[in-house]
Amino acid sequence: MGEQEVHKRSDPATAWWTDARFGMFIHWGLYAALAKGEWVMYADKIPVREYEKLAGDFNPQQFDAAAWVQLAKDAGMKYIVITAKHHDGFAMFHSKADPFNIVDATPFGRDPMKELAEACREAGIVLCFYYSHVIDWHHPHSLHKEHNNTWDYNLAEKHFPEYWEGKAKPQLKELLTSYGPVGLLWFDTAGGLSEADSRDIVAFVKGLQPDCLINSRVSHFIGMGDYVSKGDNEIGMSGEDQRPWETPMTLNQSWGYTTRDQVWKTAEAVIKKLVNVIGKGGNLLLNVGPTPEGTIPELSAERLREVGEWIRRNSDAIYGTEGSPFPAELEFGAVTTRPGRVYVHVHNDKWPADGLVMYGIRGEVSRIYCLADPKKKELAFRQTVDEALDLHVLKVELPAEPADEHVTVIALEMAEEPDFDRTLTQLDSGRLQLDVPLASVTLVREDDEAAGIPALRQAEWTFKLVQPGTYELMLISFKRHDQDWPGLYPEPVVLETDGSCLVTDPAEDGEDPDSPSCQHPYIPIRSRLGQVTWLEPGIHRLTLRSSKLKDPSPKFTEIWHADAVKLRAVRLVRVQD
Ligand code: H79
Repeated sequence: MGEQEVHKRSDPATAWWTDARFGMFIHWGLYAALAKGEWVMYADKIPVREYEKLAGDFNPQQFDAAAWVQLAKDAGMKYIVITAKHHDGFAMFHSKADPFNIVDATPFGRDPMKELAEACREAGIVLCFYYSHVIDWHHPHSLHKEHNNTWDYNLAEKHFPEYWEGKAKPQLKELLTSYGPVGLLWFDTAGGLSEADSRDIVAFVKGLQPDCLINSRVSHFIGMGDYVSKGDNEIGMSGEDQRPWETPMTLNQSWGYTTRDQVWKTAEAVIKKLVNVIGKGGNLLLNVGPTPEGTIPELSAERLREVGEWIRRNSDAIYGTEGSPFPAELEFGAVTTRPGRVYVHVHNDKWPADGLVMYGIRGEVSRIYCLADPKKKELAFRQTVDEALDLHVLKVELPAEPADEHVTVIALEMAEEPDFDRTLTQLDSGRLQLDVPLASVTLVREDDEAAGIPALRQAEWTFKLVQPGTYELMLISFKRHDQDWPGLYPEPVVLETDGSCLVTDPAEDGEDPDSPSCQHPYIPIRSRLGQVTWLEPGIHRLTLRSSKLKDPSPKFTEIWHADAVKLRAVRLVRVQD
């Protein structure tokens, strides 16, 4: 009862990528010269003839492919995705299809993609290309739903096939035929691309390199490509994606090189996000924005090296692992598994010095130790079963101080393959959060566009309560940082459980400090819904009705129209026995 669907990563086509878990994203192009990010041409409406002049001075003499690849290796990354062409239309490789490229249009005259392909091959890193297939502000006939170069070109005069057949496909062919095997093609911003053209580009790529993976942003039609790219900086919640997925993430708040943005994540923050992502079965694609001189900024490089040192001590718990078998997000860290092993990644600032308690591991554990401990000193533990609750309890005695920096991995060696209890279960800490992707969502009222009435849906969770008592119920929403709260919930939410019914207009009652999935540009907000008392432990049900519950199987992705507010969870906080 209440067991969540299990998704095994068994597809051999994506196996190298899902095993890799961690990759380097590189945003490098002509825009680096202006040091205002990769959207500068669009934001400043720079005419094509002006923008082209940047190429005349672009001479990244310090570019050293081997050094970049070495940095990726040092960071523990297994693949590189580099912008072969971004929205500005400038090819960072030698293209015969368009002279607006780094070899023909700059004094530099070298092909960095060739040099990277060589360096990657030597180092055993998989090379992959980002290619902006729809947005191209340089080409007169590219056509995107929203973000076109309207200062040089007239939309009415566009003839899309001239771009599609004359630049996009020929350049993709160059990338897939001149640089050896390409691990994956990373497409972006497919707004306006028809379903037929989406299928055309997928077939075109697979026809040239059948093993080259394609990310879901190749099309806004759901289900295309081999795996899901979440929104920029969006971390998936467990249960959200049935296919393999990744989070593309910035180290600061920008992709292309900029001198303006100095909001950097620390190495510790990156490690916590990495374990959060891989604990849910995802990949992390972490970005750097090299300078016009061809170097990776030291502020980025030093963080990556520190992350890499941590990964080297904990590689068994990362590469080739599966995400957590437990649906609940752990506030203290994450879980990964491989045959015969369970790894519990504990944030040092949440170190449970009086012992780690894990529920739901059915199967005998043989040995437990800290993965970073070179002596693998065994930690004492006890396994018990609460028969009435069908609750399997593992209690581990931890050393007083964490054994590693930032996050300490506790390795469990299993005497037998565990049969995990996948029921959504309250944690030993008392934490109990009902995430929306773990609910079964049904439609209560169709939307009526003419009348301006949105669809109404109901989410239903089944969960195992361990600690009966009175609970404060809180709605957790992610609010886009540029939004004001009033009006975001136009109608009350209705919550029902065990005979209680709470009807609430959600208020902005405070920021939630504890939402590891929440990323810029969102802020996690709590809204009090009221109190409920459960007198008995065991399996309970809770339903929530709201027009903010989204269609769980939409036909289009809407990553570029980030919702003003996302209803993410109901949190239950115990206030009284
Ligand atoms: O390559 C990186 C971004 O350039 C690209 N995706 C990542 C991986 C991206 N393309 N489109 N978008 C992101 C979303 C567009 C956001 C916009 Fe804006 C809001 C465009 C105009 C307003 C961001 C903010 C860019 C200019 C201002």
